Amino acid sequence: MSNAAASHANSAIPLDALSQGLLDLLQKHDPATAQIMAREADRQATTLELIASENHVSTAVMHAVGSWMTNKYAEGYPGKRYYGGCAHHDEIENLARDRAKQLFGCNFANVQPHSGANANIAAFMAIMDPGDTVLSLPIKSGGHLSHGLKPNFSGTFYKIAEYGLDPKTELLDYDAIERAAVESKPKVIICGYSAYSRVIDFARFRAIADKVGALLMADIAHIAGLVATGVHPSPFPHAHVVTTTTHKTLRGPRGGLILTNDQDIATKIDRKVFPGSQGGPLMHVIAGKAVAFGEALKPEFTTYSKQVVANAKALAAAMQSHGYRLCTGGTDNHVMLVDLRPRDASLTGADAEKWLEDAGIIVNKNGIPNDPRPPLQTSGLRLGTPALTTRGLREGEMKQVAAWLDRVMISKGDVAVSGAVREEIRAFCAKFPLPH
Ligand code: DSN
Repeated sequence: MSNAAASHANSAIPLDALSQGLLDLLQKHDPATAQIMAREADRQATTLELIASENHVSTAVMHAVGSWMTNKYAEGYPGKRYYGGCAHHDEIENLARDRAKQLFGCNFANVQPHSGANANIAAFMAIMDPGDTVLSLPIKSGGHLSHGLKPNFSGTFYKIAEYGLDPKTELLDYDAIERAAVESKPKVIICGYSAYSRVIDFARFRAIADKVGALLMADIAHIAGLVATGVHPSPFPHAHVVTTTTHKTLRGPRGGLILTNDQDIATKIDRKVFPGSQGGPLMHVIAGKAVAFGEALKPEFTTYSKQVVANAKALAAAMQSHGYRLCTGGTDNHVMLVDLRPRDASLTGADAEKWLEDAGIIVNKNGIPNDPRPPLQTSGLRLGTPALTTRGLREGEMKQVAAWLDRVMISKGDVAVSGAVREEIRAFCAKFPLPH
């Protein structure tokens, strides 16, 4: 057996046959790459992934992305390509588009955006002119950089007006958002966030947009899988345009997606994705999107999505029982923001992220609303349950996960503690293999 294969075979969890075959092939072809990839496969199999925006795709999605579909230039759209030989690429893109429309109950989908940020670039270009005003939640309050951060395209080419969270409840304050809309008269209002743990009232957002003559854009990147399964309310029929990534709760390959029911906006979106902001689509990723959307249409995915939320509620309650504060008091979805200070005022997100990684728990530091600490330090952690739920963990295991989180953080990076927890987690992960 190759070195790469041997190094993985020593881990607690074996790879699926195709992945092991890939490592064996790479070990002969390019051992340096094989060794790195084997280490990453091992890391994913033997650690607990709590980053709210990550997931473990099925091997079917993974291998569709790693296929001969990568070999084609297919600039254009099905039936209107700039290259020959696209017949099967037309078929796969049509399949992905049809499944996306079915999944989200809308009549248009563009599956070509390379990422969520790219989807947002094309959506902005389709519904606004440079210099127009966007009203959005800033990143420091849980928004996304592509919704108006200064160094980003959005903050560079558009005027950004901000709404905030209620400083006491940390919830969206719809009356205040309405006042901000009346004052700033935006062309577009954006809802949908990276670190907001409560249900978004899309109907109320649409009423605010209508009042000021704005368009409503919903970026559902984080909650797309929950929306697709009815576990979170849909932005349709309220939003004029919906953007998302495909790799978070939706559990597909890394990529973006744009949806609408408005024919005029749809036509503009197609033009602004290609040739407006991208060249050749990543057809191998579109193949992976088709597979993932097919999986998400199955009843098992609804069961999965409900469990993601049940697990998040259980994890939130367990963290509270250890003395941590949950922003907004808890969660309705897959994500939660944990304020570390009530447990120990000296704890920072940056320290916790590092100590936890040493122990085999992967999280990201995250500012909490009105965080007095800078973004690379923070007073909080963002935790999410999509990946753990994919592995089969349930509410009972969430208590164990919270106990490990607390033990490591409260030890303040004691290497004996993180070493002991690392071994416990390695053994635990063997009971919850990655999807095959
Ligand atoms: N960077 C992603 C996240 O972690 O939420 C958003 O695009």
